[in-house]
Amino acid sequence: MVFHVLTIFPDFFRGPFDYGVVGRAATAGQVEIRIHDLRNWTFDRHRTVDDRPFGGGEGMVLKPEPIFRAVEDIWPGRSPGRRVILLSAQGRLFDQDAARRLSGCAELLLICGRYEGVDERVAEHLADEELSIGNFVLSGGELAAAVVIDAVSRLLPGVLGNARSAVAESFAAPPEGDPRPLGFFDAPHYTRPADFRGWKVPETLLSGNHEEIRRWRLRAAIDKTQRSRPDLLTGRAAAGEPRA
Ligand code: 9D3
Repeated sequence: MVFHVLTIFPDFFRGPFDYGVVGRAATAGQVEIRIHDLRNWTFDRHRTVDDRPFGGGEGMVLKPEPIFRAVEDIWPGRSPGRRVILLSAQGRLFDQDAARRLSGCAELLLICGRYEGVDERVAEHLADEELSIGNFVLSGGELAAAVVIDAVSRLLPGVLGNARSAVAESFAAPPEGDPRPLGFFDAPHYTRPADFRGWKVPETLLSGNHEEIRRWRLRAAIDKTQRSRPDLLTGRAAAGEPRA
């Protein structure tokens, strides 16, 4: 899969993709990440990418012309496997379903917003979709683009490579169409030492009794989800009723 990133801060992306799963996938040629400097599509002396908002107000807005020129230059032709995505605080929430859906594309072009925002005609007439990565304010779309690239890359065939990760993934995956994130059924993990500063690893995990371990993990995962993400639990658990 090819990821294109359109940004006014190309140097921002020196680093985040050199490590871990995405770095390895890039080295192996399974993903290609091409960073494009938006200013390359400006023709004035000051390489202007922004302007003041019509109607007044604080801050500056990214102009439409350089963004349209860039996208039309990077992709002279569009196709269903090529999706243009505008990262903005006003977008639909990016989640695991969106990551799965995007992982089926051949190429993605991620437009990073900056300043107070992007001229709305980019969202209306250029981007296929507008995505936000969460209900918090970032200062631009660059970190969001890195998040999307990470989440999508690791879903590509062959990228997780190691069979153990793929197995863990399938266990953790909620049923198709279930909106709960993958972490839901993940039980707490422990490794050596069995006693660290007096904090002991739960006895059951040391027992070697796999049936008992399986039940402990299920219960621990539910308990932890109840504590940290009660919104994810439905039915009896969500109502705070005791569980069987
Ligand atoms: C209320 C006026 N502005 C906030 C001070 C709105 C606003 C403009 C521009 C908020 C954020 C931004 C820049 N953010 C992004 O470009 C962005 C973003 C985000 O802020 N949160 C979550 N996901 C994303 S993706 C891109």
